[in-house]
This record gives sequence, structure tokens and C-alpha cells, in this order.
Amino acid sequence: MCGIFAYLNYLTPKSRQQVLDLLLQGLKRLEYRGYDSTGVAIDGASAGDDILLVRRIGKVKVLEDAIGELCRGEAFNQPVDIHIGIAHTRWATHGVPSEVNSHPQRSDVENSFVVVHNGIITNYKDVKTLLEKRGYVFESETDTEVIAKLVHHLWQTHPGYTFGELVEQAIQQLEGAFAIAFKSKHFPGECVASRRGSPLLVGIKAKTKLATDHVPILYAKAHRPHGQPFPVLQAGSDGSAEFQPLEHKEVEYFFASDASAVIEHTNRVIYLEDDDVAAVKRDGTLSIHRLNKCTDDPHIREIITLKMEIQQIMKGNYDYFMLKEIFEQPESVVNTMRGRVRFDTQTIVLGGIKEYIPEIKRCRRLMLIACGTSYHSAVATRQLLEELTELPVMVELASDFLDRNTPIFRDDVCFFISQSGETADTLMSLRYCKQRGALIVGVTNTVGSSICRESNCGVHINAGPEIGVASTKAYTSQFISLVMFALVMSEDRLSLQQRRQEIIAGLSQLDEHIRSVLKLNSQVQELAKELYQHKSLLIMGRGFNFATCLEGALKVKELTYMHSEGILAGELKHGPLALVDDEMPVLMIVTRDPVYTKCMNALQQVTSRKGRPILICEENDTETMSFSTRSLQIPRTVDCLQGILTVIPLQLLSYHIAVLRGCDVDCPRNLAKSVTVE
Ligand code: G6Q
Ligand code: GLU
Repeated sequence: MCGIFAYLNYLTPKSRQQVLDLLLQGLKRLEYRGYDSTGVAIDGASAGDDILLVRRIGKVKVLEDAIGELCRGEAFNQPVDIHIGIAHTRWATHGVPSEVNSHPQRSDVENSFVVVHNGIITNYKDVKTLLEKRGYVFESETDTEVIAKLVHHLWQTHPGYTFGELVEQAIQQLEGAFAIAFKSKHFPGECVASRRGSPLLVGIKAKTKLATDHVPILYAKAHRPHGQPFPVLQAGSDGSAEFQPLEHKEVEYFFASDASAVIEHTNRVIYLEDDDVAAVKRDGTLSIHRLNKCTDDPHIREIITLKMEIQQIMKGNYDYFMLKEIFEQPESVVNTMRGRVRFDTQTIVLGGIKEYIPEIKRCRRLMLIACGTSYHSAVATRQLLEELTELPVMVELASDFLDRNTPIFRDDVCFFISQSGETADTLMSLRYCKQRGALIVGVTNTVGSSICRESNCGVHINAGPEIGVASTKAYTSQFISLVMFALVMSEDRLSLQQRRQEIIAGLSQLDEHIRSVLKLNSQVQELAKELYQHKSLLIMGRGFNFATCLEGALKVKELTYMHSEGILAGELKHGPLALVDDEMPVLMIVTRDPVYTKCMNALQQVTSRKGRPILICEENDTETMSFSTRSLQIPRTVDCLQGILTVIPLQLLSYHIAVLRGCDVDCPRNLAKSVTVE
């Protein structure tokens, strides 16, 4: 996840300085989407100059200072009639944050084609090999660089193509997710943008009223003989309608990842659909191209009028980033699996640890070391790891692990799980294990973080930036990363194939299942009204759901400042049962898994002490629901993935209680997003 912003002024004279100011302002609005490095591309200031690239590590402010230094002088103040500038704030997925890995990425040293990209190109290695064979030399570690070079290659081999056609051809070769915007010295004053799986919109600002409220789509004929010039383009639903690109004198176009970056300029926008290619030509016309017609396509893209304030848009329609991040989970879990899980062949490839798998299979034990929520993801997946790797698995809180001077051996494999990749206790534990010769595997959300850099290999969870201090989508993505690792480890175990298939099927339905859990939101809000004035909340469960109890209780504590405890249902009669009476709020997770009967025993122990538990149970499980007056029903899935579905109502519950108690949801008191002190 990152921010893309591009600006094109057509017959609305602007100096390069003004363009740069606009680009920086756009990036600032998008900075919440990712902020490890930034960059812009504009036309060079004197005639015949190449495109000027300025890229910096760090936040937009660093780029702004660099531009202030580099882009000075009369030439930057001269008005230009038509100009296109593109800009990017990056959240690295491939390659550490560095200047050369920052965007715009370029096709060659002359900056012939430059591109900004949001997302991941999963087949970039294949495309790269192909381009290397044709003499292209790569300078960055990013997946993005292949896009710029591929378009350059197509331009050289197909001289008659328009800029839009080049991009249209290029995206046919790309797999994965992207939103992209291009600038080229061979097509001055033109901008081409496209998307698949990552958001992108076009903002339109015109001095006078636009003649139309939609842009028709221009279709290429589906089958073009290889190497032939592009065929005549067809317009409209039956190919007969006359194609009219959006034409307007004195118009400005904005391309952006979300509306927060354009709303201060215009409220007229087109949201692009997957595989749309939007092209602004030198004559200022905007057209939208698609390769193929599909039946349910409306054949036009509406220009809509936004009626929102900036703040609203930044957080979508959500009041807090945390709520937005909870609701992003249907997409973030898919991003974690993207390019890794192939549902058709039932195979999983984790590129970052692939070469180490034989070594990991020979190890003495697996150690999972982390803090807070990240530690809970280890607890959540331990049982599955034991089952599918048949290795001893230890889960450790980093601080305690260090306090104990835990013995570590050369044939241990140690996983360090951390959203930020910077947590001091986790990092210290990593160094401790590294010194003792163990293999170090990092599982983080932040490429280029200390844990990433110091690991021997790792898995990037690709959840996108998490702004709310309370971790939500990173937890579910860490969970899935560890499940994918367990699946990789058991790939050649015949006896485990059926189990693997069951889990992979569960993963394929996960986004839909999460969507239906999120529909419980208003029901959870009602429960919060009942609970928010209490002093305490006990959360009980066992087996695959124990981690949900710990994680749910942590969320309640940190957000609402209420006491909350996650209790292993098996431990109930060894102490915690003393807390139960008709006043104490209790929440129990009871799903139809191998420990169901034991959970039901615990439920009865609670109800016979006059406890009135709220249940999280499976849809239509009337037998279980008969033990309570209040239950939240979640879809049925494979036992080891249930924890992903059961934790979401608790994320929502802690959120709603916090709102009702007047707490600052995104920045709970005394806590910080990245804990870099021991
Ligand atoms: C939970 C918090 C916190 C976090 C730890 C570890 O909501 O975000 O418990 O998980 O501080 O942080 P890292 O995952 O960044 O190492
Ligand atoms: N995959 C690209 C990179 O790592 C883009 C990441 C982003 O969306 O910022 O450079």
C-alpha cells in the first residue's frame, strides 16, 4: 500500500514550482498510506532536458527539503502551458527503503519512461529474466522496475503504438496487484494510468462546466495477430457508438490513490475499474481503454461528484483508523496470500524463505518469539505448526525469553514476529539467537526494518501500513503468514494432504467469511452499550481459540482501560471460576472443533455459577446458543483458521467500548506504535 499522485495541467499555465507544490501537497495527503520513501518526476527545467527525478528516503518533508534545494531558479518559475508530474510515497514490499528503490522507477538512464506503482507484481522475476535477456540492466530491488522497462521494450518493438496502447499491452504481461501512473519523455504532456486490485481515481478540474458526466470506454479488439499494429479501436457497447473522449479546454487532471489527495482541487472524479487504462493525450483529451468487453461492464465510466470533507476521506467513512483497519481485513488477508497461495494447484510458495526450507526441515525445534499482539499470532498458530511440521514448537514473549537467558542451539530455527520490525525486546532476542548460530526468520510488515535486515530470511506479511496503535489487520496477516509456513513445511507429507486441502479451501473463503463477520458490527455495538460501564471483562476459550481470548483481552485493556483477562477454559476450575457470578461480564468462544465438548463443560460451569456469558459460536448452532441469551454467530471454517474469524468481533467490541468510554481509539494513553525501548 502506498500513495500515488499525478497532476496534468492542460492549457492552464503553471510553473514547475507550482506543479511541485501541488505534487508535494498531494503526497502529504496520502502519506498515511505509506511513508518509508518518496519521489517525484517532472520535466527538466531547460529545453532538451531529460525528465527530472527527485527521490528520498523518509517522509514527504525530506523530499520537500530536497526539492527546495535542487529545484530553484528562474526556470522553475516560468509558466508552462501543458505539463505532467507524477509522485509517490512508498510502503516497500520489494527492496529496502533507499533512493534507488524509491519511485518513480525508470526504464533507462535517460528516464524515457518513469512509473509510480502501488501494489505487488507477483511475476516480476519472470518478466525481469525476459527483459535481462534483451539487454536491460536493473538498478533497483523493486518489483516495479520491470513495469517501466517492459513499457520501454514494447515502445522499441512497436513503434506505432500510442502511450495508452503500450501500457495496455504491458499490463497484459503483469500478474499481481497494481495501480500505476506513467510519464514519458517520448510522449510529452501525456499521462497514462491503470489499475488492477489497487485503488486509483482520476480527478477532473475544469473552469467551465464539463459537457458530459461520463467517459465512454474504448475497447481494443480482443485478438490481435502478434507483432501487428494495434487494430482499430471500437467504441460503445456494440462497437457502433461514436467514441468521444472527454474533451475540454483548460482542464487539470489528477490521478490519485484516494480522494483525500484531490478533494481540495476538485470534487469531480472517476473511480477506475480493474484493467482500465486511462490516458490523457497531448490534446488534453481523456479516454479510458480496455482490452476486452465484458458483459456486465456499463461501457462508460461515470464522473461522480464527491460530497465529503478531507478528514472523512482519509479515513474513508470511518471515524478512526483502527475501525478502517478492522474493515480492511477482507483485503489485507488476500494481500498476504497474493502470489503465494495458488488455489488451483494447491501449492504455496514463500519466496523469502524458499531456499531455507530444507534447512528448516532438519532443525531441532521452532521457536516463535514476539511481543504483544504479535506474540498472540504465535500462540494462535502453534498447534497447527506442531501438527504440520511435527517439530517441537516453543512460543516465547521476547522480554521473558531474554530474562531467562534461554538456551539456544545452532540447529534451532527462530522466528521473530513483529508488525513494526523495530520492537526492542524482539530485536534483542533476535541478536541473542543469531550470536548462538540459530537460523533467523523475520515475519514483519515493514520492509527494511531492523528485524528484516538482520534476519537470514523472512516473510513480509503485506498487510499495508497500520496506523491505529492497536494492532488488528497485522495480527490476522501474521496469523496467515504462519499458516502458510506450516503448509509449505507439509507439502510433501502424503499423510497430511487431506488436512492441507481442507486448510487451503478455508483460506480461499477467508475474505468472504471475514466480510460476513464484519456484518456483526451493529450487534457488537449493542453489546458494547451493555458492557462499557463495567469494570472488568473475562474472555474464555481453549484450543485454537485461546489466542483469541488473549488478543481480545489485550485489545480491551489497551483501548478501553478496563480490566480484561483472556482465560484458558481448561484452567477455569483452577482459580478463575471464583470470579464468576451474575454480575461479572463473561464472553465465551465455543466452536465445533475437537475441544467443543470441553468448552461446553466450561460453559456449564459458568452458567451454574449464575454467570450469564455472551457467546461467540458458529452460525445456526442452536444447541450451543440455547445456553445464553446473547450470541454472536460466525461462519463455520476449518478449526485452525477459526481464530481469524473469532478475533474480529473482539476487535470491534474493544473499539465500541472505547468510543463509548470516550477514549482516544487510535492513540491509547501511555502506548506507542513502535516500542523501540526495552
Ligand atoms: C497491540 C500492540 C502491541 C504490539 C507489540 C509488538 O495492539 O500493537 O501489542 O503488537 O508492541 O509490536 P510489533 O508487532 O511491532 O513488534
Ligand atoms: N511493490 C512496490 C515496491 O516495493 C510498491 C510498493 C508500494 O505500494 O509502495 O516498491
